[in-house]
Amino acid sequence: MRIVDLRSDTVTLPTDEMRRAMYEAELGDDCYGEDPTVNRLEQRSAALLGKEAGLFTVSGTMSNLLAVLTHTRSGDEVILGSESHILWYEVGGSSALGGAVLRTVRNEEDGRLDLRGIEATIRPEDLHYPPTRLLCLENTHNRCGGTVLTAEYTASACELAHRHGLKVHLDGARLFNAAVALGVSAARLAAPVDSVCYCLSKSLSAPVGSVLCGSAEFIERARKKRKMLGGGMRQAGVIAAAGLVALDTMIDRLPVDHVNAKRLATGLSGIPGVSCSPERTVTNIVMFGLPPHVPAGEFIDRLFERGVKLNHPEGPRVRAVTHRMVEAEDVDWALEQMREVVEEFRAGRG
Ligand code: TLP
Repeated sequence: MRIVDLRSDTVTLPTDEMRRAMYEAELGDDCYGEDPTVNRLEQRSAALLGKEAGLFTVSGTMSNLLAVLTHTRSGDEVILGSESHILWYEVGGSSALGGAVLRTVRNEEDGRLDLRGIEATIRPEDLHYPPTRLLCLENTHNRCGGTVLTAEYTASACELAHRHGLKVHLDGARLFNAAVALGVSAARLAAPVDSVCYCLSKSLSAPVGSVLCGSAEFIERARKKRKMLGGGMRQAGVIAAAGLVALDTMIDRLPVDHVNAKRLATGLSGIPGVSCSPERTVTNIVMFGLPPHVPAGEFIDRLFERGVKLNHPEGPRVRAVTHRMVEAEDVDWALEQMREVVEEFRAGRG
């Protein structure tokens, strides 16, 4: 049966070249700093993002948690977007394990946080207030549909945060998608932030991992916190090797995913009653709304039976993500299935 999996780019499998590199990887005990492959991945990542040092972690969730744990102390306040991944999908770890007080500013549709909104949320010194210490941004923005933050916006937000004594962490799980879409380097997008992480296991197609980057001093402290969380991984070069191949081979092909996402969005906008903005689809995430007579849960279950996989949405919009294992013909076939299922509901066969 033909399967087109649009649930996430996290479903991508490692390439043959990645598997070969994993088999042949030079290894050592990373807790002694002796895994040459991990060291190479960390140094390479830091150089790509224009930071002094990098730290290989098991996941984006762990990188973000380490950033919060390292930038703040228990009881400090963190400002972040109302739609941010850290708030929605990281099991409340920043609060549960870091004691962070999370305070949200509403995300604009394009993933930005209004600068005046941020400024109004930063607390002045007062006996009653927790100190505001950290601002978190997200680029590309997952729940806002893969939207991008420009280098100029990021610089303005950082200037504001730094003026008030806050640090800035950038959740750049898909930062290379943003860089490719904007035609600027990832280093430029990350230049003004104090820490940034990107993921190897999403659009870059590696099986596992994320890298947190920042100053050498910050990374040294984060390394200790990683150990505390049980994230000291020993011969982690086995997975870092795939990450190095991902950096070599996967960044240049990201525009293909963006073109396919635009193709999907354009097709969806042509299905009667479906709402989708191709012009807002700038990376590999497509958000769309269904006609009122089509219940999302049933729509997704029916597509699943036909071989098109989508996640059940939490809100009114459904998400579809393109990636290395989805070709243009797969997009066209998935669109055909979606058109037919919508038509089934319209014809009362729902
Ligand atoms: N996002 C996943 C799910 O958790 C929703 C997905 O399928 O998109 N930051 C951002 C912006 C992310 O999108 C994700 C993963 C993470 C962090 C966490 O990364 P992992 O899954 O490696 O912990």
